[in-house]
Amino acid sequence: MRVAIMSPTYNERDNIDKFLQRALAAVPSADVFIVDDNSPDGTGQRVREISSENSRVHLISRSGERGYAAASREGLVYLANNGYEAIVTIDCDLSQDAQVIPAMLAQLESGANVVIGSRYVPGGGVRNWSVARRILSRTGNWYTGFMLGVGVRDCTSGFRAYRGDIIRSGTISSTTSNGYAFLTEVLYRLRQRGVTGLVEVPIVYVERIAGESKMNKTIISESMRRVTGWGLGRLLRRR
Ligand SMILES: Nc1nc2c(ncn2[C@@H]2O[C@H](COP(=O)(O)OP(=O)(O)OP(=O)(O)O)[C@@H](O)[C@H]2O)c(=O)[nH]1
Ligand SMILES: [Mg+2]
Repeated sequence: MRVAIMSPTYNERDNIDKFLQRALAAVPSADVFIVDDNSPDGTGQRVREISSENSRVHLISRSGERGYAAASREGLVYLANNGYEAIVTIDCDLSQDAQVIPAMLAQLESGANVVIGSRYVPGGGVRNWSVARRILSRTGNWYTGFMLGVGVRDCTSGFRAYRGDIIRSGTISSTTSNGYAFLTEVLYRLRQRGVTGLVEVPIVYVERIAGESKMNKTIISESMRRVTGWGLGRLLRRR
């Protein structure tokens, strides 16, 4: 399988070197792509330097409006259309352990369509998170499960492996969310289309040490509004 590991970045200068080392080591045959939104702290510039010495490292530099969802959409569609059969998305802040990627790829090899690094299946968890953050994530995932019934315990984990075909079939390009609601939207759209093979593997998520979180109230409220809207639409269609 041709594998790409992709990470969207915004101001991750303090994490990028270590992230790339770990991603490159985790899957020696994979190429690594950083989708940077013209980070003012020079993350993109640093990736450019490293890519000039290492042919497995690539930069996709975006300008204009920034956003986790837009960067993820652009990267995923580009990679799926450029011959990668498996595309792994992972945050650059070292919260997610790249060493889990081979286990995720093994699930794709055995027929899964999307593999989700999950905090909420047995063996998974979070470390060093504040109580408020734990409650936010737990409640959000419970509400999403209740409204959308996608059958996935951790709908907001950005650590995933996608089969290239699933992306080429239009699932990603048809999404419209701006923030992390994108992650839930992808799973919801897949379920709407009757796609099965959404598999969760346990991960332990460790709070970032360097750099700043981009989570904010706009992102949280977009997620709540969208999940509520999709859930109500689903209920109406059922009746
Ligand atoms: N390209 C791009 N990447 C982004 C943007 N916002 C966040 N990211 C990246 O998306 C990944 C996840 O962002 P975080 O801020 O760590 O969000 P989070 O993991 O949900 O929140 P924390 O647990 O608080 O860190 C990181 O690699 C970020 O650099 C953006 O606007 N554009
Ligand atoms: Mg993070």
